Amino acid sequence: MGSSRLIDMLQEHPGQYISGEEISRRLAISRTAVWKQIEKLREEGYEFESAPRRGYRLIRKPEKLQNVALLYALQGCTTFGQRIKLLETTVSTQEEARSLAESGSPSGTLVLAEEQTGGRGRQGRKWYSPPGKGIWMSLLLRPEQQPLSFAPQLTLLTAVAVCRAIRRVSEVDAGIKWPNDILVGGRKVCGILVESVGEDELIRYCIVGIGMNVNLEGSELPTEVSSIATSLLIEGGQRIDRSVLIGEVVREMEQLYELYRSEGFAPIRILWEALSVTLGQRITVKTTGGDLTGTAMGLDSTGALALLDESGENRIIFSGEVQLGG
Ligand code: BTX
Repeated sequence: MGSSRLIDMLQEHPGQYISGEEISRRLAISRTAVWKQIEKLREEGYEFESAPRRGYRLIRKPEKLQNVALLYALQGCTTFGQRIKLLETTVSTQEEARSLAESGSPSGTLVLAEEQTGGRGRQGRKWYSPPGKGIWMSLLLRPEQQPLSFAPQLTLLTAVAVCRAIRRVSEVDAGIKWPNDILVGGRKVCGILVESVGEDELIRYCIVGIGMNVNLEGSELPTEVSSIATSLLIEGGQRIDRSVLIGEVVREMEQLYELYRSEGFAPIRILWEALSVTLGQRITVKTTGGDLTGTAMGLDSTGALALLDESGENRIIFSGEVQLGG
């Protein structure tokens, strides 16, 4: 509350310094309180220049996601992203989407957060989701009459959508590692987590979670993942308007989903294979039944990975962790 008045005051004089004394007088707070507010705003992503005697100057505001910009970016979508829940911070957008699903929200509902405190990947792994610079979102889908086997195909469809969207808004050459990673130069820029809830062998709803490192600098990637992760800013050298990218991802998903509904998985498979960085490579797959090494040949008609193993036998892999090389 107090800090928003401070921001208003600094914005009244773009590019100019305002002394700490003047701020303290106009807001009727102590100089220490002014300093504390500046520090708090810095944590939120505001950048200030401060100089002795001259005071403070606003250099950059954090780029916040805003409903209006999102609605604009989602123009052309007819069902996906037609309801949006935008949160400042949450444990996980997957959880938010799940409770919206249970309380009857329609297919296409989109949940977004600036920050997740308990973002998760597959098998309970952690997904780092620092504030303001990534896309952390979950899309609720209620597919009609789809068997539970639809969920892995939806993961592959989402990977195609994300990859195409990244290529459209940036110069970055993104590729897909089976089944759910988007890589740039061998490092992970995006992860996808599809969770589904079923009944009598049919899907009641799916929640498609997408986590993308967009405007994070190298120093902002957590050390635990800095050797395997990257961001679009690091790779492309440009800040990207997150709303525009969100719009592209969601629009691609809606279009690919329509294609899937009318023609099945076959065209998605072709698009996936064209964007894959796994195919033709020697890989090792960690599965629950042990490690398998061989050459990744393609997807089968269901979306499983076809591998030619070292003894020349064809193996079909439904789930596992892929390591390139082997
Ligand atoms: P995954 O299990 O394939 O990948 C998780 C692994 O990725 C972690 O163990 C870690 O090594 C690495 N990792 C963690 N955070 C990052 C990051 N920010 N960038 C790159 N690598 C990272 C992938 O699972 C699926 C992730 C889905 C995340 C979305 S965000 C919106 C939604 N909400 C939520 O809680 N999860 C999804």
